[in-house]
Amino acid sequence: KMSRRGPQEPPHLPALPVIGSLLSLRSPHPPHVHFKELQQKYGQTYSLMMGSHSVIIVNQHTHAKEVLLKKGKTFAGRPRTVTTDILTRDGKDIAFGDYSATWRFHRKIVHGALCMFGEGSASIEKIICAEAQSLCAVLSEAAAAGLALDLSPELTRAVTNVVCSLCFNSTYCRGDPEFEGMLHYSQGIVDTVAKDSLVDIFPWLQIFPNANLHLLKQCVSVRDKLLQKKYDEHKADYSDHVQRDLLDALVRAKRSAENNNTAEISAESVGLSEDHLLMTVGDIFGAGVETTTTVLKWAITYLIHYPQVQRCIQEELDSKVGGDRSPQLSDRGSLPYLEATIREVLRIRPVAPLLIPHVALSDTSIGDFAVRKGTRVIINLWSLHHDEREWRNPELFDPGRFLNSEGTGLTIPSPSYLPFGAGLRVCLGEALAKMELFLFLSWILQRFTLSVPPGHSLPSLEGKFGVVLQPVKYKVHAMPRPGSLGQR
Ligand code: HEM
Ligand code: PLO
Repeated sequence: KMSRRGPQEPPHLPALPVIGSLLSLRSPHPPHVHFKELQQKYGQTYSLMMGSHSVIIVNQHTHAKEVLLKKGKTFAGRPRTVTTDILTRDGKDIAFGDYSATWRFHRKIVHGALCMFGEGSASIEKIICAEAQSLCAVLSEAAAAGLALDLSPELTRAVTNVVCSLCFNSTYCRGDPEFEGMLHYSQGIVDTVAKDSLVDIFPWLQIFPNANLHLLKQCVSVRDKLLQKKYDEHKADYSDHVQRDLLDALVRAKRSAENNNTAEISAESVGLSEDHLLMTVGDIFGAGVETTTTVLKWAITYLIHYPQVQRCIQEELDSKVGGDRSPQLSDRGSLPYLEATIREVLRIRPVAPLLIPHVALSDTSIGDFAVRKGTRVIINLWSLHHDEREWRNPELFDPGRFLNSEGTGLTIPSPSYLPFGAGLRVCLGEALAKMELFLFLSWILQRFTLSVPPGHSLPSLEGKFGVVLQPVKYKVHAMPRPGSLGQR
């Protein structure tokens, strides 16, 4: 279908109106919703200018898969932005770092370290279940005292302790000041990093006093002190014979590169500098905490809005697991309705509705459109997950759409579904996140029924857009289920 003049550029938006609607506080919609609406006027794939950068917005699954899978390597670049450079010491991490040998190497180390936790006495399953146990104990205590609880800090601590075990072989108790500090700095980073802020579009704005940038720098410096402390502790009692966690794996790789220090391959040149190590572990720690916690909060928000879904999961749990033992990973296959609910939560409220921007590493194309080297590509997962041609009634929360017609097995009813991305840049934590979501939700729902406290209104389903899409804060009443483990 290509014209004789060769591939054409995608439809282009006039620059000023978009900048205006994207950035003005008067805009009623967050960017992913706005980008979805712009399809009406410009088609499913269109381009616009953000400051001096050309950006293509992709709103359909065929083009999204071309970018992520078919031409994955061509589109594996990441843009540098003012805020992510502050967070990652100029892209020395995995998520915001550009495509390079260093990036590949770090992904491999992390992947290996995460796999190592599959087996053994410190298996991921045992770590998660220990945290689920302590989370349920807090809920029981609150229930016994007749208190409604903001679940957010409790869920965050449970999830943090899982990644903390994986990264640093340590955990936090309730009220630990280091944990409270982490909660605070991490929210500050989520609120300020990589959200189409003015400075990322007009970098010269950095020269003016800027409240967001100031907050970001402050939060990053608190985070860096925490990471440095963990790193120093690990260096002090490192041993070649035991690998306790991800940080040990990184220190080992660094040491072995230093020992083989031939003329060409030094630890610096393969990207094993102290900065790189800290930024990689900072990514996994940050991603590990904020993503999974956010999904758990969305799941609970929807379960409160749809008590019939909650009841359905509980009936499934009662009949397949019963009340005498706790759920375990091997129950996953026999709890399809719970799995379907998790899939539906990830569809209707994707954690990263615009993924992380990709960059074309050479001149290429998307469909029939020409794409120049250096062009930024934003995959609008929100459009894919709310596409009316692919999903019946996309705004409706309906776990049943992920079940076969008998309701006994799982399906994915549309190819327009990519909650973890795909291809070279696919999420590194997908398997871990799915284990956590399954275990935390099954443990909670086996023991409690969740609702808003009497007299409170239902929490908003709108969410707050940032580098992750977070639900608003609200209080939950956890009612112990009769005869369940929660009573003991
Ligand atoms: C990247 C989703 C949990 C680590 C991503 C991306 C998405 C995503 C959409 C971007 C893909 C792209 O830009 O094309 C999710 C969801 C999660 C989750 C929905 C929870 C349900 C986690 C966890 C970890 C993690 C628990 C850590 C163990 C990462 C990393 C990247 C990433 C390191 C960057 C990969 C790269 O750029 O090469 N994730 N994630 N994620 N995720 Fe996750
Ligand atoms: C979350 C706040 C932390 O303090 C720092 C951090 C590191 C990695 C980021 C994460 C934040 C947000 C979610 C991100 C993750 C890397 C991959 C993940 C962007 C900013 C997703 C969903 O793409």
